[in-house]
Amino acid sequence: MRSRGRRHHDASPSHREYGTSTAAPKARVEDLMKAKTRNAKRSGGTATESRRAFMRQAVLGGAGATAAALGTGRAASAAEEDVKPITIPSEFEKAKAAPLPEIDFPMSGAQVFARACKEEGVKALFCCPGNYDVVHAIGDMGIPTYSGRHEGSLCHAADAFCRATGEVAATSGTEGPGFTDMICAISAANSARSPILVLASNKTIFAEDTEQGIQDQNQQPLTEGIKKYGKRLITPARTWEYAGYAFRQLKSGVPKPVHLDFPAEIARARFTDPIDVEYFYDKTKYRTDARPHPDPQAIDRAVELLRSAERPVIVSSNGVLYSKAWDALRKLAERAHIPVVESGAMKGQFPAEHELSADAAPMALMSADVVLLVGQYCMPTLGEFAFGPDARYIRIDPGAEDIGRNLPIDVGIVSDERAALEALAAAMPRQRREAWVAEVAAAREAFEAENEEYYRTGLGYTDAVHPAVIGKELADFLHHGDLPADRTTILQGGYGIARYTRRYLRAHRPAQIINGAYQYGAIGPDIGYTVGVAAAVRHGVGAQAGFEGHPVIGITGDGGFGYTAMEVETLSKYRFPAVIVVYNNNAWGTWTGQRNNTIGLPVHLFQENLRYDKLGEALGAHGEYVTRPDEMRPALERAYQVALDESRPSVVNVQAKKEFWVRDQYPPGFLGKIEPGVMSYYH
Ligand SMILES: Cc1ncc(C[n+]2csc(CCOP(=O)(O)OP(=O)(O)O)c2C)c(N)n1
Repeated sequence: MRSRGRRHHDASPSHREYGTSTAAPKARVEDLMKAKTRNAKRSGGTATESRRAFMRQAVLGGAGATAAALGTGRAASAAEEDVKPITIPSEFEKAKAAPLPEIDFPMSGAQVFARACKEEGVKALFCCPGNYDVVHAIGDMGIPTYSGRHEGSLCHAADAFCRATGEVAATSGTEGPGFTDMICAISAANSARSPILVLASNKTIFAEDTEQGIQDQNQQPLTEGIKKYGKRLITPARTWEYAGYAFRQLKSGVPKPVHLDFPAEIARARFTDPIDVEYFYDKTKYRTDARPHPDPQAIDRAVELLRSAERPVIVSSNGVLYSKAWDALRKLAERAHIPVVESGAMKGQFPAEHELSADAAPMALMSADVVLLVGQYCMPTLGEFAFGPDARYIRIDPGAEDIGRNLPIDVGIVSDERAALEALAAAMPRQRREAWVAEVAAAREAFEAENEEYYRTGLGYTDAVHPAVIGKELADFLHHGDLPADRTTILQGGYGIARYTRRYLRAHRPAQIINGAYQYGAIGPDIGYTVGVAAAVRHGVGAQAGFEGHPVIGITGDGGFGYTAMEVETLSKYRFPAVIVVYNNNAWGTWTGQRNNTIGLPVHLFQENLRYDKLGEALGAHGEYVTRPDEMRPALERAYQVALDESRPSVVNVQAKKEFWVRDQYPPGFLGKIEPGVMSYYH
């Protein structure tokens, strides 16, 4: 077995302008200098110092050079002028340029498994050092391999990569602590139904039960209930066969994590002859790409229900991405004139600008009479969705075992989502439902008017930046400015801030928005998620095809940032052009519940006015500190420009205040969620 060629390495960033006007960059540079001067004055520095710091930064550019200096964090004081800049080791460039090794029999167990990963199209590996044989065997196959600072964050990265692409990603950690660091992330991926392949080394089979040595953990039971399939490999001769077990699960039905443990006897097993791995070469021999097709009778019943409905709605979720069913979805919606709302771990499979999009029309949903749920893998219970009690439900799902769980069905269609939508589109009569579509449009207008009102109110709070201002400025910049509205992939994380940004940001093409916390509701994965999204976009994998190399946005809260902030270093070392927006309200969003609890309140508070931008700078990113509403848009523009010019991350630290969550003091306060649709958070 031979494998030759260049590594599928990280493309050097190219200089790209997002604006159409050639004057735009100059204007931005002037803005930058003004802002820096203002900030320097406020912080007691001189304008000259500040300008010097900026000029040093402005000339950095030159992305792609080996040992590139990243040190915008260099302070202006004379003593610190001597501090060496942050650099990317030259080994990174050498690694990119190195040819892939030739791999042939005899092969190790790790190499055989890695070969299967390559054949099966695993698109990326996210890891920390550990499980060395497997990690390096996968890297040697040319599968882009990213390492970061915490196994949990990198596992989150794999999850987000799957959500952004619809493809399988692997993640790996060392036995014991590295693996257990991933548990929260595996659980989050399980709730989001992401096909992550979790790999970990594990105690040797020989030393079983002895507690000999370090990093001893009985790993498989720890993923009980949060995986689709798992196995501690214990039969060296069958190492390759378990790749088949793993990929049968990852590539069929409803995806979920698969967890494999590799004791040393497995990773280092020796395969001397191709005959040792029998039908391993040909994946069509151990699994099929065939998909379940819908029962024609079920289609007839669904057609009948939809045809006679007055106010039908389609809820489009994860399965539409994984089965690449967005064209079929659109065809059905347009033919039968049915509004579509998105609810899932990723959005954009139905474009927000379409006249049938009910994504920003939450108040219309209550009057739906028939709801078609397609690919809604994590199913809400009755009452969690906004639909009225009399709504009737049709559900399309690839697994019969899930149909009818949580929500009573009138018609269950066990099928691949695309096959079922195509069948429905072919069978439905062409219909027009002008009154209902007008009702949805009116609800959309009302929702947008409410958002505009929140923004105006937010602008009135001038001593800090209100979340409505962040949401609106982000949307104006990403969707209504010089950038094509569908260009930038967004990791919509955070907790309280997400309840605002979700109102303003829209998805215009498949997986343009990745919903961060989703059903597991973990605070903190966001910078890990951003690594995964940035990797997906860099190579234009799966649903990100056509958007290669463009900047990505990551949104998080200050509580959330704390969990995975070290991954700013990961973004920086791989020169990912990510703009991280941190909603810095000096507190966990939970503080409001303890407002009158004098003793308990500090549990929910941080030090105030923390400089996450400087933390970013210290890790190789560009930093922006935004303290007033009018600074938000210029800061975003500068950060985006840094992403374009230098392919480098930014941390935009937006100073808010915790009291923004108190409606009496700062209306509209902490917002409720509206399910499903723009506020879709848990489903
Ligand atoms: C890992 C984890 N820990 C704790 C919680 C409970 N929790 C839910 S929201 C929240 C506060 C989040 O604060 P922050 O990220 O600062 O967001 P904010 O609401 O302030 O924007 C907490 C602690 C959780 N969901 N996940």
